[in-house]
Amino acid sequence: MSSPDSYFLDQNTLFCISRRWHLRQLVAVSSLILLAAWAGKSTVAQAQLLQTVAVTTTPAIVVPVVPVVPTGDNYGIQSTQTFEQWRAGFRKEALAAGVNPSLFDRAFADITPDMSVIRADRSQPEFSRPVWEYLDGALSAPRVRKGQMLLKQYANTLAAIEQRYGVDRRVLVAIWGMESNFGSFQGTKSVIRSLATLAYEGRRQGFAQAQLLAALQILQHGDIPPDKMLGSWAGAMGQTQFIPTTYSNVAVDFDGDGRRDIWGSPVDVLASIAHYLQISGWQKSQSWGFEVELPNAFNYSLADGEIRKSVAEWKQLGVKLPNGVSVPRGYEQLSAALLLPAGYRGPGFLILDNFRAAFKYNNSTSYTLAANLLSERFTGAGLIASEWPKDEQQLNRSQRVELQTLLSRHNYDSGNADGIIGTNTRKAIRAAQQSFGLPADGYPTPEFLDALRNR
Ligand SMILES: [Ca+2]
Repeated sequence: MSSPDSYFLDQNTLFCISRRWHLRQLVAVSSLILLAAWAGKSTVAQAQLLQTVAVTTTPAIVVPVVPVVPTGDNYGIQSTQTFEQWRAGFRKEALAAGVNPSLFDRAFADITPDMSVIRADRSQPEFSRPVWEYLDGALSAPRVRKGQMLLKQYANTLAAIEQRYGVDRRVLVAIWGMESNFGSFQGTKSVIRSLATLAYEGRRQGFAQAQLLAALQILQHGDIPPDKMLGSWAGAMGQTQFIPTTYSNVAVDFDGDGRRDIWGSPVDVLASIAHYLQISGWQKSQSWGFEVELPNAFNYSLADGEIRKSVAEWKQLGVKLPNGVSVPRGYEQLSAALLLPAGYRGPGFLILDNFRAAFKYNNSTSYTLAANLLSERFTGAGLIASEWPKDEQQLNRSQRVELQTLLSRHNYDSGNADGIIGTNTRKAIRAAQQSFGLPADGYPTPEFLDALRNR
């Protein structure tokens, strides 16, 4: 398995733990897989979720980890208990943790396992969408227009939130758009039922029970009635798509009605997103980064999204902005990493601390790039000068597994051959590219797979 989190975890997205697990997000995630990004597998993220996570490191969204092929017709449910037996045991734990018995019984009334949750948990996309297609969807003209309209509609609220949390209003609206299309896609599943299903069926029990307990505590606090607590199959809730523990730590009642309403109050939604980003290290009045161009014969192994140098140092290496664009004043000494979301043939970006902060919202490089570009599109900026390598074929799942298998066979350790291009796989690709005399961008292409096959 690949190691966690880095800016290249898109694949993580697949699994990962960030706030979203709906299909919509899985689809988006799949696009990232190849990006080195939405996050290599999320061991870390997962581990974080399994503990009670510090908000600063817990992605708001969670995507499942390591799908397993279902066996038999029970979808591979691992539990040796009936659902009722599991519920009785969990009820004791919940009551011991302070959950009111009648609240528990009300929340669990008529709750049965939801097989569609298990199916979703096990699904693994065959194809991954290239990043440019993902961006086309994420930055659609209707979404940009809607965001512009909402920026006007909530101008006063956004000014107050900006003042309180120091996060750019356009970024807040962009994340709102990315997470739930400004509230129109929040997920329609009962959060209690989805999490109870995941907790019962066993593979993700520790995580799901912790989330379920947090969900019950939210209900007990009176923030939302049980029948209105809706979200994705993985328990990502409301317009922010927070998992329950993230909600508990981060959600804000900014409209002052006494309830932290991420389902129905755009004011609470925007402030909660701002709070999340603030906690994640958002730097006031700084951008997320900018597009750059690289010189010929650049050492692409520096572009792993993790190696950090000052903007001035990158400039000394020949990294420059597109024609007519200059680095904002005061940025020369900021720490930046270089990102090539589609490999050396595609656009490059220098990413700053705010990219890192936004990345924590959803461990996906593609997602984070899209959210940041969307925030700029609202003002007519955020266009990319360089061309994407749209002629490049994306590897399908069996090709990705073959690539990993061949890498290992040639002693480039990429972890388990799971079809997920995570951080370790990218490192292995880079090492092999270097020894083959190819541009070491860590990006899996059919040409590279052929080169491996012919060794
Ligand atoms: Ca409220």
